[in-house]
Amino acid sequence: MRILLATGNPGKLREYRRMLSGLEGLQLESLQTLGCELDVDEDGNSFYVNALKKARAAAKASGLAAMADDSGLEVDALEGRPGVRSARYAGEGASDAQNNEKLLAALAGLGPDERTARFRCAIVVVAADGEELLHTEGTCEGRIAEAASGSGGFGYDPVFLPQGRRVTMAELSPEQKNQISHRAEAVAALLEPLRHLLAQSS
Ligand code: ITT
Repeated sequence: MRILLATGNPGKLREYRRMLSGLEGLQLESLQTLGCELDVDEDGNSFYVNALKKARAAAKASGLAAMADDSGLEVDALEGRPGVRSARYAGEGASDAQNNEKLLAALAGLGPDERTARFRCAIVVVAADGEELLHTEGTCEGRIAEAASGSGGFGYDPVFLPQGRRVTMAELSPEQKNQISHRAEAVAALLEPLRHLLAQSS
């Protein structure tokens, strides 16, 4: 079964390719290889709503079943921000470095107990006609570091200290991140229903 992964984020694409590589019968397509471009207004107030919007737009543009991921960082001291606006925290088109800088500045002077945060991820799979087939979610608890460190992963990984670790998410190997991340938790919940879907379509 061909499923289009509706993301323009190369970091996400890398992680899905790795985490779903063992799934028999799945041919994961990317927007790039299909020459598809999506213009989705991610104005929903939940990760789920935005993921559904992206998956439906991708199915419509390609005529294929599609899977989308909407994810982000919730910081307790910022009342859950940047949340669904994580990609655009420092403004439309902001770089990861700019977002991280703004976040560190917003938390300046706060001690470790005031820096709690979590990553969240919603995954939605829709059929070619846009019907919602699967929806799972995952979280990863942690804290915001005092300074950025590490070059792995993407986004806020250099400033996120996963619970129980002394290093940032960006200092973990891809295998380690894919064992503990919000995306890994959402993928783990997706595997069984996705296997079922693939078996039905073969
Ligand atoms: P697509 O919508 O095209 O998938 P995007 O990067 O705009 O790409 P989102 O709208 O879901 O994706 O925004 C997610 C942002 O949240 C992302 O740009 C990062 O800043 C952050 N984020 C999500 N998952 C992350 C992870 O595993 N590590 C670090 N930051 C992450």
